[in-house]
Amino acid sequence: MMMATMGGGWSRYLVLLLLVLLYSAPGGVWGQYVLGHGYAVRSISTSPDGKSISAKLCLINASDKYGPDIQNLDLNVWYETPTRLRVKITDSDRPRWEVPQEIIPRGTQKPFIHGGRRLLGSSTAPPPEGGKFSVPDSDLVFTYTTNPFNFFITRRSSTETLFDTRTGTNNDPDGSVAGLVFKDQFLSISTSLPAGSSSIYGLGEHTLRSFRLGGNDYLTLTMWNEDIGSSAVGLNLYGTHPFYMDLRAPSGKAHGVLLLNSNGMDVIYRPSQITYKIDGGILDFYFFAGDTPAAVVQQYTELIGRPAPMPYWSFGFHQCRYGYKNVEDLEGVVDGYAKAGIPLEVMWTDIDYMDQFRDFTLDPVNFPLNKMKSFTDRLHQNGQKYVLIVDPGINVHQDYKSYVRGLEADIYIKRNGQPYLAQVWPGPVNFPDFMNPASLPYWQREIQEFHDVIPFDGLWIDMNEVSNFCSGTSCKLPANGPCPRPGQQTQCCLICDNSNMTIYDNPPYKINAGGSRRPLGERTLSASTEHYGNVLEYNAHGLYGLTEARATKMALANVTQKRPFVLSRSTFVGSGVHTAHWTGDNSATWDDLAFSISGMLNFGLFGVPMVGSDICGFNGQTNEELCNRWIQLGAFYPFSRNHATITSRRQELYLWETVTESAKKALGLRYKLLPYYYTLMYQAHLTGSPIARPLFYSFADDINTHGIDKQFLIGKGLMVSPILRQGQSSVDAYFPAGTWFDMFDLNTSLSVPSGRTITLDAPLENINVHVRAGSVLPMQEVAATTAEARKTPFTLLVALGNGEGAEGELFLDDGEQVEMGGAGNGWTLMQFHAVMQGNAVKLSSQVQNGDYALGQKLLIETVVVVGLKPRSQLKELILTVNGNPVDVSKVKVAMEGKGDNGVAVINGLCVVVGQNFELTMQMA
Ligand code: MIG
Repeated sequence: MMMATMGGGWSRYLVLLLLVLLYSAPGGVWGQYVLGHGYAVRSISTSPDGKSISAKLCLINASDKYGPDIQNLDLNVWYETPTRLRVKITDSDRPRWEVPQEIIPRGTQKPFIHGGRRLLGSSTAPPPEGGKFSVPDSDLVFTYTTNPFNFFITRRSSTETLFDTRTGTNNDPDGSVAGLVFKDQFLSISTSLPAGSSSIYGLGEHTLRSFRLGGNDYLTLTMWNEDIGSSAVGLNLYGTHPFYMDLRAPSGKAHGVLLLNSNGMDVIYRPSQITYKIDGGILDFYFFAGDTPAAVVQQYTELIGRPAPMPYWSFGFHQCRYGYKNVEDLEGVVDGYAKAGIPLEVMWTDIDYMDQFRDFTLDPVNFPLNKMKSFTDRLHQNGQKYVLIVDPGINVHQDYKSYVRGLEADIYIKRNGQPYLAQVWPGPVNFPDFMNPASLPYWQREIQEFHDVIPFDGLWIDMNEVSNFCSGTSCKLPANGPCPRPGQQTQCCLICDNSNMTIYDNPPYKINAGGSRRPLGERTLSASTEHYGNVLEYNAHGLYGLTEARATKMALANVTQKRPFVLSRSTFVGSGVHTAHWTGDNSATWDDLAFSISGMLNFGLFGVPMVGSDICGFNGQTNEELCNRWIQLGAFYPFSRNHATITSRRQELYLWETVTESAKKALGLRYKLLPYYYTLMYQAHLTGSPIARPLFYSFADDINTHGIDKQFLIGKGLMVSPILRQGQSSVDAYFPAGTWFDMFDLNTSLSVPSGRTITLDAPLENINVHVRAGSVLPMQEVAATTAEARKTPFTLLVALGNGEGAEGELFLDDGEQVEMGGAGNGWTLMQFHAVMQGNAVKLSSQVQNGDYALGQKLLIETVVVVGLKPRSQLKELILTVNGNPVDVSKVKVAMEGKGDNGVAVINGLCVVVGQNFELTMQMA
């Protein structure tokens, strides 16, 4: 519109704008950028196998901010797989910090030209206009320009440009710089986005008002792990995930971009551009071709590692609280759940159990050993589990054995050769350096000795950003008086000095950590502390939670010889290989209830599918209605835990009648779906696919789904549409095209020929959950514990519609062996397949590794088929097992349904799980 009316005037306007920018910038900063700040390609060569190129870049125009530019850069581009392109830019002359392969193993790609010396291939001057680089089997095409150097990535199969550093001047309020900038402590590069047709997700960890980034907003997404509650919208939170998915409209095609870097950074998002501003490390980009959202996450987790399998029990309901007073209090809660008939799988205890807040100790008064022993014994006899919190800070005190052993093993993080003194719950602490190999036997021994005392089933690792109640380059104990001061546990009592800050504590470019551009050591380690091998905290800051999770997982697996369950607050790229995650300190507000969906969906993309938020809210005072709606939603989080802080009112689900009723109903469905959730865990472990997914995961072609974050899918076709606002008793839910069945009343269905928003009733006791035609869901019965539920007979829910078939899967193992699937025969996979053929419906199974399931002697007793022609009647039922006909005279069939939906409930089948069967319903 604008272009048309302005005609030829438009370009003149642009020139004017550029001139204004040139002359208005003091110090000529803008002038330099506009005139082509950055680097030029000096030489380039292609590897003999044709899969990588290597180029030398040299500085052509310096910038005067944030220190001197690095003169010579190496560019390496690899087609690592047909769907993964890596672009790495680093200093030619000096090695720089890179995320170690040892911490995130990702194959060893070496540049084929080293240290400026040509090993293979022949290096030539680049063509002045730049060039293209591609391989025949990849959809990604890499193109570069020579002077100044830029690159862009396009799809071969479409006209889409996926990533493009040829951005113009970007005069964002934050003072973004254009072009490639590469300094010791400041790196910057931008990519332009096709505003309006690109939806960006990811770049965590943040709480934002929508799952899709921004809308028209300008966002500064800072990555610097910090103990900031997730109720804080827009701030850097506990984890770092510089990964995004870009979903395009109208094509519905997705690709992914990872910048693998563990330094502090700001990622600035605008609808037309993303700009990275990083405090160090290198530019190490990975591009994932997709082109479906599922393919992107599959390719991403292929690089960073597939999600850890979680034990079966961890899919049950968890109850936690900071502020449980004593063992009797814990017992009361366990009893409360039992009396109310709400399933409770796992009881948790926060730092309250510790003696003086020291790890691996018990408070002798409130949580004495003998009572704790009988408490955990009783839990285990009930088939329930117990999880305890552990913080990384080890209290500095000569009479504390865990401290002394750490000192002897020499595994604490240091500054100037001395363990760095910080303060957390127990008072003065040192932090184990989980990058030090010696920390692994140390940590395992502490866990072993504590486990010998209290047989806990999993560990919760908190405060691992790492959180510090003090800030300072060096802190020491006060000469007089106790530390911490009585009643002021969380106030810094150390004497901290900041006069000796280095360029790492106070780098020239200040990221927006905590929303204020300040030095880096705020309430965490000083950035000039050192890890094993003299690695600066400045560089490795993002990795603490990841390395602690890895150490804890390995220790637990060794100690218990079972599949470990670890829940970590801080995460990094690849943390899903080791741990589950909760979204940290939210608040008991309706906003936070809604934010929890985006939080969960993001971690699905990040390869951490076992995720959930504190149900009913952590900070603040919850209320009956909020808690009611929260358990209705939270019952479907992959990780479903109620948790609150010490100053909040009690919020166990049985405390209110309406909440009890809702909990029974929602968790009831969750427990029936446990085989489905667990099978999704298996798929996640195998392919990276999230358990909870955005709607666009299954319906990318329907661009209405690209902005939906008030609903989500569990697996492919189960959709949850919760109430997220106070006082509401109906929900406007978007239904992508298809036939959808109400999971609480399978006779009721709705069919939408194309996507539509439908208002659904949602009185206080109801949550809307629908399954789409096309799915076969394996289900069992509700029971008090997952162990009991696992013994109940199976129902297969077969959702048909519009002549479409249906598919589903069931994975079975004992739920606690260390591996999930893999070699060995300790598991079974059953695939289900349903088709409509004329007047017949045929449901069949295909079994892999049937022996495990056969040994369990579990039965498929019921098959429910929904989406049949209305009023259809059954003429004949034929069942074969392993090809042999089976007598079905005892089988009962009831025909039900409402409206267009014919339903058949087939009861009394006796098909042993693990067999190939075929069930044919001949309809009249
Ligand atoms: O300084 O252990 O996010 O879940 O209850 C607060 C007490 C420490 C923060 C965690 C929260 C936990 C709390 N912890």
